[in-house]
Amino acid sequence: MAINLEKGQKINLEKSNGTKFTNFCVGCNWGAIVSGGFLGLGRKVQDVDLDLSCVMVDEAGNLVDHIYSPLYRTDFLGRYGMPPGKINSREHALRHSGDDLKGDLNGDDGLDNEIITVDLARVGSDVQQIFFFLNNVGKEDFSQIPYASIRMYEGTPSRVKEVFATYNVGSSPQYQGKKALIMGKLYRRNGEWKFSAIGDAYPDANLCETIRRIVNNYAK
Ligand SMILES: [Ca+2]
Ligand SMILES: [Ca+2]
Repeated sequence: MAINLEKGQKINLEKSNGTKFTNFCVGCNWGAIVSGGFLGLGRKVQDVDLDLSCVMVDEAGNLVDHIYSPLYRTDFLGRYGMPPGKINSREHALRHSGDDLKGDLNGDDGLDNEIITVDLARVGSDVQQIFFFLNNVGKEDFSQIPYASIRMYEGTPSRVKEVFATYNVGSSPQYQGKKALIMGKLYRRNGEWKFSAIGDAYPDANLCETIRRIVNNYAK
């Protein structure tokens, strides 16, 4: 049975049979904004480009690796001192499914639009924390998006085996003016990986601002 994550909640990555989750997916499902229209006439669809990303930090809280869209312009990233985007982590422990620029155009398809696959056994030993976060590239805030949810599950990007935890983001007044969400972090404690749900939303204009925020306020 999936846990509905609450802000600040910490969970063990343990299955009901006592074994650990070491290979799983973190996925985000969201919808484009559909307005007007009657019997299919005059229906307008506005694409929504959310980006699911993650950064890895070491014991001192320094950035050591990242996964975010390679579509971000390098000159834009360079202004913030950020390296080019990529979809694989150093040891191929984490991998992104690719940048979805639109969201579901015909209602909720129940599938995640961007997915990061995680293999904890391959994460470099210097990585102590892995932060997952969401940015909206467009101008709308999360409250205007019909639905957006993040979930952790066992399976593959095309086949969901068992949902472990879910977190709902979109379409709620508390997200007015908010365009970034620091979802949560995986972290090592006594040689084991755990997950902590952060759930803090911010008005950050772009992903670089969110990464700075993570490094300055969350990683230490
Ligand atoms: Ca995207
Ligand atoms: Ca979807």
